[in-house]
Amino acid sequence: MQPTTTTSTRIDINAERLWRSLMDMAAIGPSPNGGSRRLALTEEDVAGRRQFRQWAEDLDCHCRLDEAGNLFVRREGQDASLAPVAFGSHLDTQPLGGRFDGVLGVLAGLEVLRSLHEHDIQTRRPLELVVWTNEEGSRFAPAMGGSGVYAGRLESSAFFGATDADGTSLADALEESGQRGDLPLGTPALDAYFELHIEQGPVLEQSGESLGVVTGVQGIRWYDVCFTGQSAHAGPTPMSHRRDPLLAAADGLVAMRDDVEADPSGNARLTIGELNVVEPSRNVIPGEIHLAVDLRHVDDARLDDLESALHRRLGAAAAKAGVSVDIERRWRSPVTPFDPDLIASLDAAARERGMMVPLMMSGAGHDAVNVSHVAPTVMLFIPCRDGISHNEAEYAEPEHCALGAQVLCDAILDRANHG
Ligand code: HGY
Ligand code: MN
Ligand code: MN
Repeated sequence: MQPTTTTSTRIDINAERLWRSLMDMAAIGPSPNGGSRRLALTEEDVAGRRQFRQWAEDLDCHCRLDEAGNLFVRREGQDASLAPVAFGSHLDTQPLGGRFDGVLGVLAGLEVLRSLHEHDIQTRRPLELVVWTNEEGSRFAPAMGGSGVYAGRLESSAFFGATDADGTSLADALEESGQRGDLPLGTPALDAYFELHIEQGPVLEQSGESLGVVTGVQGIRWYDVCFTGQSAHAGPTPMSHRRDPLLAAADGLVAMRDDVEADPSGNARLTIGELNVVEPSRNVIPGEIHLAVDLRHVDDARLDDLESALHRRLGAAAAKAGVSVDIERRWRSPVTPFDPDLIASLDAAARERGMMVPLMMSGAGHDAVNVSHVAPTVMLFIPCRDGISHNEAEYAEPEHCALGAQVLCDAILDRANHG
């Protein structure tokens, strides 16, 4: 029997089924305190992908992997010659991550496909639900790697050559996990891309909003920093006689924090998420330390200023302590605006559900940043409890997940049938 083509572009998603799938996925690669631990291309990540593929294949969808392990789930449309409308996010998580970061966008997309399947509706355009590889960048830097090589925003060598703390390359992890496919990078070309995500900050919850239409993403820069001094005995070495890289770093980072906090817009962000002493020992003055710096701002020119300040502050602290410092920029993701027409379409979809939805920038990076360079792109946010994410306690309300999935579905169907 021929599926009916939807002319009325409104179908109701199934909120309970979405929530059940979110909780089922959370049971795969759980972290010790109720969160998720599915680092990119680990067994846990692969187990999550396997479960997702199972769900997708139950819907007569066609699953393919590209050379970077990006997983594309295709639902045929009336006209196969048309570029597909895509939506998705990521299933990999932080080491002590939450159950909604990335997963919500993937499983809300699955819920759209399930709803179309059960109503036997075929859209005019084909649809592609995408699971991007290594969005988090925790095991393999930089972040948003799979979407980066798909969109030609990240050199293949920087993606496939990235290594984890054990020296395993991403290329090897792809092979060993069976996630390397043969779909050429950059295919399929997309008509448009939608990504639903938790906000991962406090704005929506504090303003009592249930949804936010995302107009763009702030700029992000990552740096690898190495301070080198001289290891020496903790006891007999007078403070004046030391060349201590760790205290030099502390000195420089406190000065950098003051600069960031002095930013007049209040939009500057400085994070030191990794700090390692080489061959640590409590009674040895460190010889060498490594740290990772994450700088963000909604204005690229201010990020240039902050980058200069980073070199100036850390350089001055190193000189004062008689140590050396090396700063290497690992990643630069510019401030990224999303597509005005898609922003309007999400806004209209929310209004039709009786909601006036605020517009906002994203503080977190997302695969949508990369995809926006090759297809019209937009994001939709729901609040998360206390604005907490990248934390096992991350939580989103079932009704917000359902609302986000519903408006996502409405906007996708609009685009797929009338775009
Ligand atoms: O770093 C980020 O903003 C994203 O969570 N990968
Ligand atoms: Mn995410
Ligand atoms: Mn994340």
